[in-house]
Amino acid sequence: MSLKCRGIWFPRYVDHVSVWEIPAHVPIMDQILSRLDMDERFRCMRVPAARPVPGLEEDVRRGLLVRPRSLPPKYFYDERGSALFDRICDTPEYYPTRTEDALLAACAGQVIARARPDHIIELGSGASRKTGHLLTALDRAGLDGCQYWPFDVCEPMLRQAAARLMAAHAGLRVNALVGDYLGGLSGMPRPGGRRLFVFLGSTVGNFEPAEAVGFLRELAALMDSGDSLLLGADRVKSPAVLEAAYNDAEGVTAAFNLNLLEVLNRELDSDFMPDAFMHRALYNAVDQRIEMYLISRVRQMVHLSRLGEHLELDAGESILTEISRKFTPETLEAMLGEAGLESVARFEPENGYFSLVHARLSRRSRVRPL
Ligand code: AVJ
Repeated sequence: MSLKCRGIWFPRYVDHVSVWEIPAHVPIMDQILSRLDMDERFRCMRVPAARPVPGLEEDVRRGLLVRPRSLPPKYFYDERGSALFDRICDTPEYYPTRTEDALLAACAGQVIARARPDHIIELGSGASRKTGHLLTALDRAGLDGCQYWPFDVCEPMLRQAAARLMAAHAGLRVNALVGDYLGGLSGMPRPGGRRLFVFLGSTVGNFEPAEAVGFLRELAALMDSGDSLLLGADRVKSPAVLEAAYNDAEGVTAAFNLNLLEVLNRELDSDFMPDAFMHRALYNAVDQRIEMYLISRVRQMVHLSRLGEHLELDAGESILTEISRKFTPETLEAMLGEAGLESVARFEPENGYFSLVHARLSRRSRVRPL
């Protein structure tokens, strides 16, 4: 049995296969993965959704078949979309990923010293690429009993990340959590001890303001007074820099946006012609957000066979496919405040392009010990 996720096949081994029986020609990552379930340092568990998460069909009915048209950004990330997102992060224009990574490398020691976590719980951990900085800081601080809880929808990705991190950090215990955080956080295990929650990548910017506050409130509800949150958020800056980041010269972001139509075609048996659309990303200075659109180049009709619906698009009509909010120190603090949180430290590069905020329950909302 194998699992496929984000374009990579991951072998899943039956438990009677011992590590000694794995033939030498099996690639090294497969060997490491196959030992994972036999390693006492690893556990994998499913987090049940606390509330139903709408599926593609419902999102299409509610967003795409009505005007103004929109779709949630989570459908970008099929196999090709995930690969394109990785390539976006390598374009010279898309600064957020490398800026956040450098920032985390620089401040991980301070975050760990303040948080002194027994558990690091990361929401939307993906390949856990940036988390290594925190684990290295833990090793350096001698806090080697800390456990890592990556939470992601993609189980193969979680397993691969766990295998890699456990190989790099001797003694690290990884508890992989498989689930969709959009379905709520109340189904998460609550290990005892001090917890550091981590939510990176400025993913919080993909939520509408009320959704973001709702999500942070759910997080705050999991926190005790000794716990903290490390939040990554992109910052307001010159529109030229922002718009370039979402309109890279090589056209990778355009391909990423247009790939959404391929996802729809595959999942809904629809007949979108990507060539009949163009990518557009604009900075909306009033709402302080990048808005990414697919624009219909012509007047056209699209059939959504699986739904028994069709879509009439005018020439120039747009579909909003993603918002990516940008923050100031003030709007960040206000958002945290509405969720019952307050920052204790903010880390940013000299150019102020990105912020990592270390936050805790605000004094008012902190639970008093009995
Ligand atoms: C990392 C998911 C927050 O909004 O900047 C990158 C996604 N979209 N280029 C962002 C994205 C277009 C990205 N997130």
